[in-house]
Amino acid sequence: MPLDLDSLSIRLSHRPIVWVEETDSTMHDAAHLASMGCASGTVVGANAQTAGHGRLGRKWLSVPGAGLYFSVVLRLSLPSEHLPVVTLATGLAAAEGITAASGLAVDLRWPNDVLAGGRKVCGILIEQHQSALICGIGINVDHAEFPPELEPIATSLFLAGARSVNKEDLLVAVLESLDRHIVLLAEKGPEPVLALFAQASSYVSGRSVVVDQEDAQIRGITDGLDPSGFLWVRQQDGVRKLILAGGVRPG
Ligand code: BT5
Repeated sequence: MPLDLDSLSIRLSHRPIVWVEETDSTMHDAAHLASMGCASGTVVGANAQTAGHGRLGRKWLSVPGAGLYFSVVLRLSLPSEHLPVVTLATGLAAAEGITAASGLAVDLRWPNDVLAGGRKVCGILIEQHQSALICGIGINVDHAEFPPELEPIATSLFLAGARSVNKEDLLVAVLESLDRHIVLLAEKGPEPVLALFAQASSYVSGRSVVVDQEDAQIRGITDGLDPSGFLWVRQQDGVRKLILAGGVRPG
């Protein structure tokens, strides 16, 4: 069912929101609106994306009508060293919104995945466009199945046990939580956001992981976040490596 935009715009206190039936990627639409000077907080969403993407140009499966696919334009005056924390703040917001709207307990996998039952139910993508940040959020809501290559690693709120999640409630809950976490970051700096992320994520400390990087694999035990939000991993030889990017999975 399409989202009820009239009721949404009232519930979102008239925050600018654009929702289309189909687009290539809401990241592109949001970047376009940002370059036209749209207000911070503007939301662009779609019922279907033909070229939804993740990090490094990876594909984001966007089954028409089955998920929430949206991007939020943020104009923040944050020091550049705090920008990675925006990914963690957005993940916290998505996790909190999902739990509020579905009742499901979720986990966060550094840096940008929300997991339900150990599988990815939501992915976060932050891109910079001129002076704006574009926060992309994809949540699998009603998917009853996934293609074979995603089946072992992906899930939806439906498959994880939440029936009839209301997408408007979910969107409102995520956006309200995003506002709270971004205000927290802007007013108090990264520390409280990092502490909340460490509390909400089973991946931040004491977890045996493999980190897949472009040219190498790092194995070890996670050992907390550094002040910029990067992940420490202690290798078997005792050396601590700071992970700036890459896919983390159980080792
Ligand atoms: C992400 O990238 O997880 C970020 C995904 C962001 C999607 C949103 S939707 C709204 C906005 N518009 C966009 O075009 N993008 C954003 P990454 O960490 O690179 O993970 C990508 C990997 O996740 C893929 O290579 C697959 O393995 C897996 N994947 C793809 N589609 C998935 C899905 N629907 N559910 C779970 N996993 C998926």
